[in-house]
Amino acid sequence: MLCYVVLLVSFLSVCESSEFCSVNPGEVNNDCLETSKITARPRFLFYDVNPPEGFNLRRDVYMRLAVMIRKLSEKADWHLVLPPWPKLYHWRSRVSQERLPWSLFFDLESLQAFAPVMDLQQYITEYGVSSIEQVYILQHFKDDWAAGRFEEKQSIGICNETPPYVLEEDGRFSGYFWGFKNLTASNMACLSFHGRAFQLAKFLSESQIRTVMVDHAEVVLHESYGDKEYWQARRSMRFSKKLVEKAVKFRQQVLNSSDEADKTVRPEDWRKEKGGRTALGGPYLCVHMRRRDFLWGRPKEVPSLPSVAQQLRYHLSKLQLNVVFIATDAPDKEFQEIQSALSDYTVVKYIASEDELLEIKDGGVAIVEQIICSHARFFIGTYESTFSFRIQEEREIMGFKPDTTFNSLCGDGSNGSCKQPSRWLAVF
Ligand SMILES: Nc1nc2c(ncn2[C@@H]2O[C@H](COP(=O)(O)OP(=O)(O)OP(=O)(O)O)[C@@H](O)[C@H]2O)c(=O)[nH]1
Ligand SMILES: *[C@@H]1O[C@H](CO)[C@@H](O)[C@H](O)[C@H]1NC(C)=O
Ligand SMILES: *[C@@H]1O[C@H](CO)[C@@H](O)[C@H](O)[C@H]1NC(C)=O
Ligand SMILES: *[C@@H]1O[C@H](CO)[C@@H](O)[C@H](O)[C@H]1NC(C)=O
Repeated sequence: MLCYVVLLVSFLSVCESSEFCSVNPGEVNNDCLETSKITARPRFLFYDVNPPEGFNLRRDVYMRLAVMIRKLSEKADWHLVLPPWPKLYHWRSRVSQERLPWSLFFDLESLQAFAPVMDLQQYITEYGVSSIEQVYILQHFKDDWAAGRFEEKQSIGICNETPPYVLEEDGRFSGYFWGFKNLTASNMACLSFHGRAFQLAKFLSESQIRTVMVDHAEVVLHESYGDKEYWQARRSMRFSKKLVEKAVKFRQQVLNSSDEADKTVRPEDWRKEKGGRTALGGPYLCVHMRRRDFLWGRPKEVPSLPSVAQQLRYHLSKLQLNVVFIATDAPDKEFQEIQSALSDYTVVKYIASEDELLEIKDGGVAIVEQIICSHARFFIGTYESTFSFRIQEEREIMGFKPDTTFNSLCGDGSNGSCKQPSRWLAVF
């Protein structure tokens, strides 16, 4: 941007070429560095995810792109623009929740300590609303695994489905664009893609496009799942201070839980975390009891309420705990049913006041519950729920013993023993 304005046309060629100063690893090209310092133009990657996807899968897609933009930003001034949160399917309350910024849920400074990212609103404040130069709708190849093995490939071609972007009379494409009616795109293409994040990085850095949007970003695979960099990206996803404070207050007032006593004191800066297995957790058990669509989606794995109560009773007695915190999307009467089946224990959940709900929305309430669960002495999740997975990761980062973390409820037919979650241990 600056480059265009200040140096104008005569220097344009320099500007354009700066990003193509290719430097071999371990070799420093000073000319290149000088040029790019003067002329580097910021470049922006926007993205969106398949609309029905839930909050916690979207977090996973973010990580794939954060690792990628971090890589791209080593060579050029790339930024990832975070897609405002639309009203998700699971956000059922009536509060208005459209175009929510990431800063409501996450600590942007922590994210930025891993990779150059910004909220869309910040982008608009700094650069105005304009046309995004190119939209790529990612799509799967019809025969992704045709040869029976993984092969990275990509090609621009025919769209598998009718694109949700429409060519208007002014020659621009209109579309959803996170609910920003004033955003458009100049070009659109479907990109069949089968590969990991750095394959997309290479594709993007080889083009000269300055503002590009990748739709259906979930098609991109993790560059590397579960390695050190993956966990750095994951650790950088600290929740916003506001949400953490709400959880701190609830733990203190209702659960007699505090970081000192629970041995979960963490450095302010995630980069200073060292790993280890010394966390104890507060004197309560947490269960994430995923209901609603999981009841009919996974009938074999999701237990009936009497069975949940029975399983909790078993663990409480074994752990010698008297308090259960329940994180759940269940209607209140299902919570009460558990409460009365366990009337000899203290069974609690987090209830946001009207004002709090207006402030932090359904997404914030869900996160406060996740934080509370991640601090429990013992955690039991729901089979294959990404909501539960994110709690498990948080506990791994805080240094709980895996036995206290990788547990899930068992379906009714299983007589209390069933397949337990894979142990994805944190790497520091
Ligand atoms: N407050 C609260 N909300 C929950 C809870 N469990 C699920 N939800 C809501 O339902 C959504 C579930 O979607 P995901 O986060 O993607 O997790 P998932 O359990 O794998 O669900 P699917 O995406 O539908 O497979 C969450 O993001 C929440 O909005 C819970 O324990 N408490
Ligand atoms: C663009 O649209 C969004 C929502 O549709 C609105 O909040 C914003 O103020 C608009 N910006 C400009 C500069 O018109
Ligand atoms: C709260 O926890 C502390 C130990 O961390 C304990 O000494 C105290 O008795 C507990 N208070 C209640 C009310 O359970
Ligand atoms: C269920 O488990 C209990 C204890 O683990 C065992 O005694 C009982 O036989 C099991 N029942 C069935 C039907 O497998």
